[in-house]
Amino acid sequence: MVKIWKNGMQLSNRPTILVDGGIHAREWISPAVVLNFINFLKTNPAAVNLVDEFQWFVIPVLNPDGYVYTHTTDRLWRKNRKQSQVNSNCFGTDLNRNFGYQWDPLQTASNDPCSLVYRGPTPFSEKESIALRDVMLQQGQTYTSYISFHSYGQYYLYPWLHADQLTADWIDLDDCAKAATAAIFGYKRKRYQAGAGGSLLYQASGTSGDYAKAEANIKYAYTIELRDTGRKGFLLSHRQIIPTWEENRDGIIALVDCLVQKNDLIK
Ligand code: 0X9
Ligand code: ZN
Repeated sequence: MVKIWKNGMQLSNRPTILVDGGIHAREWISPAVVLNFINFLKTNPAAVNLVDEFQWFVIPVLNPDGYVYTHTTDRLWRKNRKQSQVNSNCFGTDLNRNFGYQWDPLQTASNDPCSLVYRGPTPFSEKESIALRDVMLQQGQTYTSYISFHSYGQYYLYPWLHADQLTADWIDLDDCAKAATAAIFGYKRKRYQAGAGGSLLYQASGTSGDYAKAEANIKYAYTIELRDTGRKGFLLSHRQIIPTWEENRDGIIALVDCLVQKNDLIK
């Protein structure tokens, strides 16, 4: 995890934004966008506002074993690589079904180790999800937002992801998601849809986004599905890396503007 803060200003109680990529191994555009984002925060004068307002904790690849496996063996691998049960021929848990909030419901995850959406033997059975949970629950750390990059579909999703239901404060999350998707559209006319994951798409239990919202108390929890809408899917051309990064750079800038405005309203 990379921590980025303004010179001399690191204080544990400064508002922080937690970003991750690569929870799912085959979604290569996600670590690529997150790495570009780190570079931007560190080197680009246009990022000074982002670093003035927030500390940034950034995890480029949450699932490194799976990511390597998509390079060496199976391009479309999704889960991590731990053997799920002794004597099972199947490997890997879907890290985005392994978080300890609404882990139980079986309609929206699987207890079959061979499934693509295997939830694991218990909540937080995996080192990768434990590591992210521990960052979220770090004593004294105040997170304004959690942003998790996936692909594909072009969506800005907020909780709940496990059910076709809204949170009490969904309107705040919707405002900022719409600010972001409007900025993305303003950049080069790519359409990303904003909405609650479980209502807009399908329902998914044990996700990091719902855990961040429900258990880690991070108000602005977003799961972003990057390009494309299905033409190339996970096998996006390398030519799409920079354009995808650039539109999402503008999306995040607008998102952060919105978060700052919302915070000022509370003060
Ligand atoms: O299913 C997932 O874990 C995420 N989609 S992906 O294609 N990247 O695997 C989305 C989870 C949240 N979205 C919904 N509840 N629909
Ligand atoms: Zn994903």
